[in-house]
Amino acid sequence: MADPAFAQEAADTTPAIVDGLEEDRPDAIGTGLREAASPVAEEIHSFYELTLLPMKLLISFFVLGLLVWVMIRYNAKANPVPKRFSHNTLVEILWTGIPVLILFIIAIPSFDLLYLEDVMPDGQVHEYDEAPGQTEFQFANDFPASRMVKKERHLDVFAVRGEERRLLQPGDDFEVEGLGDENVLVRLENPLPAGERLRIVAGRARVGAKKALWLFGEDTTRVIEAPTLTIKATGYQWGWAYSYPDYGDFEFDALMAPPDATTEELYRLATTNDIVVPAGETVRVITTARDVIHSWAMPAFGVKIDAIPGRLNETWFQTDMEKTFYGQCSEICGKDHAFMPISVRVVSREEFEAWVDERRELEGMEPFFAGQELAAAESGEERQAALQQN
Ligand SMILES: [Cu+2]
Repeated sequence: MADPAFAQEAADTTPAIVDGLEEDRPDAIGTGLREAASPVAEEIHSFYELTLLPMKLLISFFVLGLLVWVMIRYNAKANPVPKRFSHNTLVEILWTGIPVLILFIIAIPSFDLLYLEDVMPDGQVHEYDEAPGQTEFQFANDFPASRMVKKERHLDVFAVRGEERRLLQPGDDFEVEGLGDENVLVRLENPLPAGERLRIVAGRARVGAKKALWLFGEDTTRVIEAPTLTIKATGYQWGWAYSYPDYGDFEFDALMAPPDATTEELYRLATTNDIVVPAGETVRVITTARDVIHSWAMPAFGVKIDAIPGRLNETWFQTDMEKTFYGQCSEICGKDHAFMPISVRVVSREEFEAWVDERRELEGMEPFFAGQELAAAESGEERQAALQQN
């Protein structure tokens, strides 16, 4: 890329490579799917591996068998006088009926997946203070009627100790009362041991492999929490503009990093500015475009969503992996379509907050997170300490 304007823009922004952070990028000689980094990607992978792949192998080998059989049994030497019939009702019913059945089998889990990607998770987290001896915990089921928590499977109940959490089992460890009403009561069989707190995650977006469906393996389903952060991605010829409406709407452009600002492996993947998000939190992504249709795609998250001028689309992702992830515009949009990569850097909550404040400073705004600490600091000494920290 010898475009001087392009290089100039890149030089004004932060470097494309961050030392010490692992990268998730396509492998030049890879053949399988990229590692799944979000619940949606995990669901897509298990759908592919457990349903689509066996099905297509079965069909391929069946067709191959038919071909070989016809070649051997009905060649001119083995079968000198061919039969002259042109119809067979049974065969025609079978080759219509069986494919329809196969499409049904594929369609049902696909609709589940589309719904999961399309509907924003709304899991609410209810945290309780450590309460020795307490067995009854109440929370408000204040969802809109269509999203109300109505079944036991809409709840995950955890015992939390520091960073660790233990999933409690319905029936064995706790009972629930009032599902579908405004007040829900979780009654523990036994009070939690000292040092453990209760956390309830309530919501209807649920992911993970279900035991009932696959009859084997672990039940890894869980409720997905509501987004804590929104990012708006605007595609244009040829780059992406991102803004963070929750933190003062600061905005930046992410163009393809020029060759001298990145490594050989990351050239055409790295951008001049990564999107930065906190690990473990649900992120809402809103997409739109300024000129023609683009598509914001991040394979590791199972996300591919069109960015359409004059419209807003939304989807979400969530990942626990602290890495830099790479994706690309996936809707052919003009001559430089292949040069509009997407990069997402997933960091800890603290690093994310520091980054937000840095970004805000670049746009002449007061710090958001450090500002809170300052406001909370009561004494002059605390204030001094908070200032020094930042
Ligand atoms: Cu594009």
